[in-house]
Amino acid sequence: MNDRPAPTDTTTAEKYAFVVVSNRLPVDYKVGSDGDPSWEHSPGGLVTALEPVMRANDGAWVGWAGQADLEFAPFENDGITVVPVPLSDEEVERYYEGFSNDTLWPLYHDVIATPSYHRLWWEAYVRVNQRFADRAAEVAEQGGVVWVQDYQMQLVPKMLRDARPDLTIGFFNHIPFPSLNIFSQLPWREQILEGLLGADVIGFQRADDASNFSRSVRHLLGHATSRPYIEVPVDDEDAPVSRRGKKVRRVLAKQFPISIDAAAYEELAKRPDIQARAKEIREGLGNPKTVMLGVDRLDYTKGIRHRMKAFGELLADGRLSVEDATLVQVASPSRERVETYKTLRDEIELTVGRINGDYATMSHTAISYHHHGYPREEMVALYLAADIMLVTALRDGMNLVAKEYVAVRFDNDGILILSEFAGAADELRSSLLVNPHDIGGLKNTIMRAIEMPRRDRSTRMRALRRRVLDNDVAKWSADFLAALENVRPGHQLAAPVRGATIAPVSHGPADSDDRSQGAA
Ligand code: GDG
Repeated sequence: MNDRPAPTDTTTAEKYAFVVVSNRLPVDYKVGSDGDPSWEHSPGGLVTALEPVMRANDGAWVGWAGQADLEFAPFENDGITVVPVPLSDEEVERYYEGFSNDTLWPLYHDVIATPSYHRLWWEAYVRVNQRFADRAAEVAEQGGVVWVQDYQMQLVPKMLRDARPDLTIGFFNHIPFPSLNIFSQLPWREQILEGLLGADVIGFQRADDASNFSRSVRHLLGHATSRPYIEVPVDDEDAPVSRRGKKVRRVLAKQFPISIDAAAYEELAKRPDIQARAKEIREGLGNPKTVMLGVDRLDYTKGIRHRMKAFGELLADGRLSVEDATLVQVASPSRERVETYKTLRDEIELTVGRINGDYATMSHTAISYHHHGYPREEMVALYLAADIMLVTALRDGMNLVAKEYVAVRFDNDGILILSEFAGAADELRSSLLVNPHDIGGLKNTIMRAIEMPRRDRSTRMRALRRRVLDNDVAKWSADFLAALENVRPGHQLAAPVRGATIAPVSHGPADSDDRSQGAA
């Protein structure tokens, strides 16, 4: 249950200078086992970053409350107006589990899994995007700023611009944007590009994502691009006939790499009870010489099987024993109604069973596997307990786990093994970068990490920490909003009070699906 004051209803007639639109709200509607309903605050990085801007600007957050077939009036929660958008059970199935998670997600992650294309899912996606856009158009004040989040909402910018040309509109894509030849598979590719181009600023995680997008726009829509700008032709009926069709609107498409509330993670890591818990975790594992850790939503993009294969082979080759090293894998439940995710879970659990069956002893396990969400304190204790953090994603927009591990290691120890296919690899150059498809290379990198002297570990960790602490999520949102304000200089937002961003400690999501940023 939530210990916050009960929400108060606000009227829909109210208007807001700053509106965020995302699939999920920063609060979830929950009904407890006693039948009592409550609103639970779910502070991910995005909520933490945007809350101060919202409070300073009288902001509203438009999104879904996480329960199908329920309608709620807007209400105020902790200084922010929450504007719930209803979804029917069928819409959750078609727009969210279907088009968002079984069409766009695999397509945008380089078709690691095969995307499904269904016209009924697309129709639901259009309908739901229109509903979110309508709601945002109703609550945004004249000349206001609207920031749309992520791949579930790609049509909202154009829908909003059509309804409210006075608004300044931003869009941020939390996941990769694929190359032209992959994106071209999508039967509705032009509509998606046009939807996004309704924004004034389109943010991506990596420079490569932004250039993939610009290339798709150039080839599929024929618009001129001059990095980082795209020239979108606009109808100009007042212009003389000779000048018609010449007017363009410039859209900025560039990278704004997202980050975490680094100070809040470091603060947790310094707590004596959390440090004691880290020690206890190592003891519970039988004090192996090296503890390796993986933390992921159970998703096929994360490369969980690849890291298990590498570790299993190191045990089989005799290069490691279970007394030397244990792998702790937290795989938080995700998208459990989507078939590919059910199959993946079975495969991973079979692998864990086999490796443990072959190599575990009575006192030492090989893989300590956990299919749960944990409270954030426990995640921080795990990061502190881990000598090596394994991030082996096959494709990942950013990967916040890599940044969280670095933020927590104020002792300047610990090694990050990081996939070059995660967005974080652009910034975290002092990690040990790997190609997770190259199992031989991954095994050698794990051994290199295990054998690395303390001085080298510390040099690397210091460089990583500078990067993460200097580029936190508050800087990310400030940079994005500054770019939006540049587009239309008249549309200034009030600056948030800095230092007011430390989030309350979250509890591990029962289903951490897309909850990282509260964005999805
Ligand atoms: C998408 C993009 C991009 C995980 N298990 C637990 C838990 N978590 C938290 C982690 C981290 C978050 O969930 C996961 O974030 P990632 O960035 O690693 O990945 P996605 O969920 O796929 O997020 C991604 C991100 O959006 C932001 O733009 O970086 O590329 O795919 O914060 O700590 N947290 C708790 N208990 C758990 O069991 N408390």
